[in-house]
Amino acid sequence: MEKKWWHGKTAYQIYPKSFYDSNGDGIGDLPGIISKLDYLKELGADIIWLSPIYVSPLADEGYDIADYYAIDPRFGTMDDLDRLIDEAHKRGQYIIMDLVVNHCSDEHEWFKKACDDPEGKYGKYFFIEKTNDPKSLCNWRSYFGGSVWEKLPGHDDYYYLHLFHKKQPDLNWENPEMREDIYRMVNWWLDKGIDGFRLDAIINIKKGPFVNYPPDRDDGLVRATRQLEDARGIGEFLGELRDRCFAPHKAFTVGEVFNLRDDEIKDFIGGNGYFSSMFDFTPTIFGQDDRGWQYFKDVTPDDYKHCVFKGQKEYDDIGFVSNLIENHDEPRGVSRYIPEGDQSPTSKKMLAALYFLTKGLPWIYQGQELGMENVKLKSIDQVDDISSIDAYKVAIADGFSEADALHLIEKHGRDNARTPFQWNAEANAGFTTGKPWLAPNPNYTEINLSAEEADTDSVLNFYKKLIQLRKNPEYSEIFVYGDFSPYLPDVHNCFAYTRSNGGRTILVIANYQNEKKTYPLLGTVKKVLLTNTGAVNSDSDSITLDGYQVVVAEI
Ligand code: TEU
Ligand code: CA
Repeated sequence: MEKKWWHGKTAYQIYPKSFYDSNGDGIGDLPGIISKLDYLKELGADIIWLSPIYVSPLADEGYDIADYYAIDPRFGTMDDLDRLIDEAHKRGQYIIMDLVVNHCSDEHEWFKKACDDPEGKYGKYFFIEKTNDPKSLCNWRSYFGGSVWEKLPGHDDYYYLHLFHKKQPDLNWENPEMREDIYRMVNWWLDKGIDGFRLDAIINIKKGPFVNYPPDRDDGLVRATRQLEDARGIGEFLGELRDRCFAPHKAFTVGEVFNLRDDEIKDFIGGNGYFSSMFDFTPTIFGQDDRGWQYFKDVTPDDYKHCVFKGQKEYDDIGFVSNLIENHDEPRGVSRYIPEGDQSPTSKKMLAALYFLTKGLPWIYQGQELGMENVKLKSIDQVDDISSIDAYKVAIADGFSEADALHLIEKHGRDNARTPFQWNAEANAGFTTGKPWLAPNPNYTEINLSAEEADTDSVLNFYKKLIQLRKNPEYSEIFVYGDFSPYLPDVHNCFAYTRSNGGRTILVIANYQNEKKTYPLLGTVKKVLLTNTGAVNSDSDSITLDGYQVVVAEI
């Protein structure tokens, strides 16, 4: 694999609305991020992805863009962004923006013009169908519930397509004029000095044929992903995007890619792939069910391990994947991948080491480095996320009680990741001096940055050690480029693998449960590089681990 500047880096996702509020309006902002760059630098975060900060009605928290060329005043100004780019670059950091181009906002001027004249130029920027009978259009269900077809505002006989919320009309990538406008915008940002993009929901830009499929719920509709199975030819668009925008700027890009066919991975992230990298969502999608959150399965430690092994195998040798345990769409990793009740600094550190040292680019989502957890809810009224609100309704319609439906939101809801970053034990977790747009997790009195900075054994300090270890020139070739192989894959609740390069091998081994266990070893431990608890007990052919202990050792 050709070496790239970003392979050895650590990436960090910021959800600006919830990171740090500099002016007391309860909403995190760009000056807030600038004021925390030193913290991120000290942590070891090099590549920083900002979730959307463009002008938006925030129906889907910024993933509904009304102006691609302007910063939403709630997040700051273009000057603030310029300053952020500058300050980050001064510190040797990189800024990447969220590129949301499957859809825009229904408040974007293109859509307003399309409403004024559906048969005109901008009507062709969207998927607009003339009919009096929306049922005659295809029966796809949007990701956030209900039909993908919505009546075009101001008309009785036109409908437009939205795979996501109705305030997110899909852009028509089949239209070369529309694509030109997108490329112009992407190049404008890259010329401005940002270092790249994360590509939102990108697989959706190529639609399958507008046909009916057998319904998968009583609503007569079928999941939006069904048509993706029949969509062909996305490469034409993505290759163009790469050649016209990313390649000439040498931009770093990471795709949010779901529903990819295995034989397409190389087109996406192989040599001259469309993107630099893409997220491995194998563990993320495990246990999901098209019928709704009420059918989702919990992820056991063995499930999690097999997902990670599967992802590593699939992407190995093809390209450099991006690894994560959470993002702004997911519950907190420690709440999801550690069995309920077992969340502790020790188990959180174990999970951190396990995913962080696999092959690929490690991503940290804001607050993950503190071990932030899911939130308990008293009522659905506390929930902001549109996807959770829909899932709640679907569960209730399926016969679930309000309490049980709420419990599903606690487990799977996107707000879990969106509560304010926990800076300290003061009011509102030190996130704002005003009223936060979303209440902080009450556990901020214990889990917060200033407490963890003061504690050498904190989850935060363990993350710092992991980041330093992966960057340590003595081991970085092994961690960044070394082969990955599962170790003892069939041993229940043992999660272990080796990384090896140039005749050297590092073993990462964890006891993913409470009880102490002894596991066989491949060779003698030459040097322990890191552990999360107590001492390391090993002899020439075995190692004994405490509950949730992880050991990283050269053998
Ligand atoms: O997510 C795309 C996506 O397909 C999902 O993550 C998933 O369907 C959704 O979160 C329901 O749980 C991206 C963004 O990450 C997400 O925040 C946006 O809401 C979505 O695109 C639309 O832009
Ligand atoms: Ca603010």
